[in-house]
This record gives sequence, structure tokens and C-alpha cells, in this order.
Amino acid sequence: MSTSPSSSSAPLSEDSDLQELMEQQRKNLLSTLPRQRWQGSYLYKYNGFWFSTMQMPGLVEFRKHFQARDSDVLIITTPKSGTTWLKALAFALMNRNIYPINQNHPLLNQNPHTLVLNLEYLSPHDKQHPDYSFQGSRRLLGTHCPLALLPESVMNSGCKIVYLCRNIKDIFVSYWHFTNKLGSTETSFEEFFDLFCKGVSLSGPVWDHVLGYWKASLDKPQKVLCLKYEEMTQEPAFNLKHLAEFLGCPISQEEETAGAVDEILGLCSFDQMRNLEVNKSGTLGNLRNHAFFRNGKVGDWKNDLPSEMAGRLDQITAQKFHGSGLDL
Ligand code: PAP
Repeated sequence: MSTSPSSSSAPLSEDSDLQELMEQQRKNLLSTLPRQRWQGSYLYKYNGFWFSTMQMPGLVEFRKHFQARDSDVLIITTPKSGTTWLKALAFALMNRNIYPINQNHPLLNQNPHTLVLNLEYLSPHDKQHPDYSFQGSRRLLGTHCPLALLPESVMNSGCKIVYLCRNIKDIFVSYWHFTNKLGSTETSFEEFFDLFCKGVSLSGPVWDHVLGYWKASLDKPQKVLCLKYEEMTQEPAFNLKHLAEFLGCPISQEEETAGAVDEILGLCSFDQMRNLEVNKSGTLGNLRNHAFFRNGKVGDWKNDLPSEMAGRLDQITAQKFHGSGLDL
């Protein structure tokens, strides 16, 4: 399956007029939203959630124009929950008949974010709207969009959602390191933490993001699958097979005996992916692919988070998740 957008054929002058109009509309919208300084730019509060300047145009277009298909699969996360890993696993699983796990596998020379595009980062650029007409019979796409902001067609169609949760303290620490790699570091660790606790983070509040999908997975288990990073690390084979079943492409006993599960897990493992040339020196926009592979550990927050900060996050998490049955 190819996930590359196809090109537009609209005349140039018409394109530039539309582009100007859309740019104006975007500026008008942004000027009405509450905003917070964030790493040399801003996060905007849009319908209760915070998004970066880079996310906003694509997010608005996604909400307006994306039409889900019954066969679509959406990988959804709050940033730094293990998106890159889940995208790689889902891509390898769903395409295993087209791309057997061998030396020519696309994941060996492309970053998972290039193979599974994030919908809100598809920007209109030189087109009237982003082109969602990816080729292939089954689209595999990603987004950090909260449930409440999804286009209606996503919940109303047979499209499947795979959501990945992670311990909030590990998300925070991963997010801090990642943000620093984005460039400007104008916010101190303490300020950054304070904002995170107040819900001001990329696609945050993180708790509301997670809870939305967690509840949907309880209501509609055939439609939304919630996986946990920690459980995937502990029992990768079990979770991979569970994912395959949920996506309607179960791994047969024959495939398993032939080593399919181990092959996919090996291909997508942290060490394997981190050491690929594309992930050591490749880039995604102005970001080095390397930034998506830090250490991939469970409980690494202990190395960065003083106990009082850890306690504060635990307290907020306990309050927010109280009665939901969710434990992260
Ligand atoms: P994104 O939401 O911005 O795409 P995401 O992939 O969710 O980022 O976050 C990266 C985290 O996943 C990193 O965690 P860390 O900072 O605690 O180390 C990264 O190391 C981890 N990660 C990336 N690839 C893998 C993988 N193949 N297996 C396990 N963890 C991974």
C-alpha cells in the first residue's frame, strides 16, 4: 500500500488566490484563539485543546474535509506515547503480504512518520485543501487529534482507531526532551512542567486526550482499541497478535510458526529502528528523525523528575482518571 498523497492539477493563478484567501482565514482564526508562548512560537487553544502553529492549519482542514472510509485505520496518540513504534508495527502488519520482512522493507529506509502520515501535518500549501486521496485500498493514517475534535465521518464510519496510552510521567519527560530538540529553549523545565500540569502541551490536556479514547474503547471495543506502551514493552508478541486481530488481519498459526511475529517485532524494535541510517541522519521537515528515538524505556521519568513533581503529576492523574478504570 502506498500512502503518498497524489499531486494537484489546479491552475497556478487560481491556486495562489485560494492560498491567499485561506492564509487570511487562518490568520483570522488564530487571532481569536487564546495562545501561549511555546518554543519560539505559540500553542493555540482550539476547542479546549492546545495545538502548535504547525498543527493548526492542517487540523482545521482535516476537521472540515477529511472523509473517513470504512477500511481506514487511524493511529492516534497524544505526542510521545510511542506513536513512531505503533505506526511501524501497524504498517509492517497491514502490509506484510505486499512487503515481506526482508532487506527491501520500506521501514528499513523510511521513517514510520513518512510511511504513515499525520493528518494534521498535511498542510494545504499550494492546494485548495490537503489531498487525502492516498492510493491503496486500505489507508493507514495518523493523528494527534483528540476524540472530541475528530471529523464526524471517523466515528460514523467503519474506520478503525488504534490508540496508544503511556504513563503520564514518561510522556512528560519524553516531551520535554523532544521539545528541546525542536530548537529554541526559552522555557525552563519548571515553567514547562507547570504548563503541562495546566493542560498546556501539544494536543493537551494530555489527560482529556487519553480519557476520550479510553472511554470510546470501552463503549465501542470493535472500533477503538486502546493499547498501553508499558504492556506492549512487556508482552510485545501478545499485543501484536491482538492488534492484528483487531485490524482484521490476524496472524495465522502457520505464519507464527514461520516466525512472522518475531520478524515484525524485530523490524520495529527500538534498537533496530534507532540504528538505521534513515533514522540516524534523515530529517522530517526541519526535525531530525533521530529525535523520535531517545531511549524507549519504561519508567525513565525517574532520571529527570524530582519526587515532588512526580507526586504532583500522579495526583492530577489520579484525580482525572478517577472512576474511569484507567490506570497508567
Ligand atoms: P511523536 O508522538 O512525536 O511521534 P512518539 O513516537 O510518540 O513521538 O514518542 C517517541 C517516544 O517513543 C520516545 O520515548 P522516550 O523519549 O521515552 O525515549 C522514543 O524513544 C519511543 N520510541 C520510538 N521508537 C520506539 C520503538 N521502536 N520502540 C519503543 N519505543 C520507541
